[in-house]
Amino acid sequence: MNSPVASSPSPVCSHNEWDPLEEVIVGVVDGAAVPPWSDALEATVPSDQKAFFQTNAGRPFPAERIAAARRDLDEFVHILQGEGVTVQRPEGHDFTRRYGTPQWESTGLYAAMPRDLLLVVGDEIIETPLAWRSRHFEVHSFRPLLKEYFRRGARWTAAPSPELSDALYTQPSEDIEDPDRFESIITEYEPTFDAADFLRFGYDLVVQRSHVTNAFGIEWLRRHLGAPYRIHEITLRDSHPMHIDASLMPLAPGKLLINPERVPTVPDIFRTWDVLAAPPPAFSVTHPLYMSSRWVSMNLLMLDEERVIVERQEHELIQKLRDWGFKPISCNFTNFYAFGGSFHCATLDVRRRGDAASYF
Ligand code: DAV
Repeated sequence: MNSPVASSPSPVCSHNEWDPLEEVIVGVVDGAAVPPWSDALEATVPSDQKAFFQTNAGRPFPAERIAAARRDLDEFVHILQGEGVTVQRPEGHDFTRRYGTPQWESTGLYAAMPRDLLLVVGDEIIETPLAWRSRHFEVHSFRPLLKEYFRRGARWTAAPSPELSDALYTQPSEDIEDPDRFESIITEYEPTFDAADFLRFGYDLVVQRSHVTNAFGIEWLRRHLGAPYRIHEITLRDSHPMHIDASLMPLAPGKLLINPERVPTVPDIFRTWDVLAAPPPAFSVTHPLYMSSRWVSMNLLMLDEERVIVERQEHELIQKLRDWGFKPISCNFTNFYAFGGSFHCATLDVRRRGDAASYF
């Protein structure tokens, strides 16, 4: 362990994915809209959803899907509060509203996934440069919270706001679905990254390049954080890489949950860690998933090194976690899955009790 830094008085302070959770932002689905179809979506959205997106671009998601996801979120918030965690929510907006820059126009998406657009590293909260035009102003839903955290002492930063001009995007390659031949849909025109392509392990962050995170974005963050932080880029076997948190999920120091399809070889940095392969997702194969694979089943949220929130239908995963010494807390969440993520995606851990350290 490196010399620990004294606990921060800042309302924002989180160094890893497992220290005791004190405060969390949980996304909302209110106002969620189907974004305009684009090559950037083609690269990541399940191919059987293409027709849905093309037909419904710019319209609200079906009201009954939004209502069902809201019920899951309410249950999740209730559980978190019952476990002693302070929960904050962003503002939902009407994401069908059209906006633009001098170079393009779009409609929005939602404020459901704070994990993508905000990155907490220690006492700093960083607005990320999202690569999707439909998400360009998404952070505005979170600004009331960010301003309040700043007033109370947080360090609040934004990465350079990307232009998202045509020069950022390339054509999907013929073998875009081949997990062994990753070619990103985005270029190196400017830095972009989603926070959900990073995992935090104290002074070490692990990242993958994806269809939203480019090398320029990773280098921006590396230089921005500077020493003593180290950013390690790893490559996984994912046919639609966008976010690392349905492929690898650190549960506690030295304990890593992996997606056995996407992690045929455990990255070298984890060689001293214990590895648990997630069982196949258990929920119905016909359940609607607009934006993600079924592996959101392993997108877990740690409340501390033992308590973990898991979807109620994932009986095998729950049993394996128990066998491994964890205390799973189950919550209905498959209706939220439809929007592209689970407990880790839907949250931003603003404050966890603990100090920065090295784990490798
Ligand atoms: O399809 O595995 C899930 C995570 C999205 N935030 C996938 C990505």
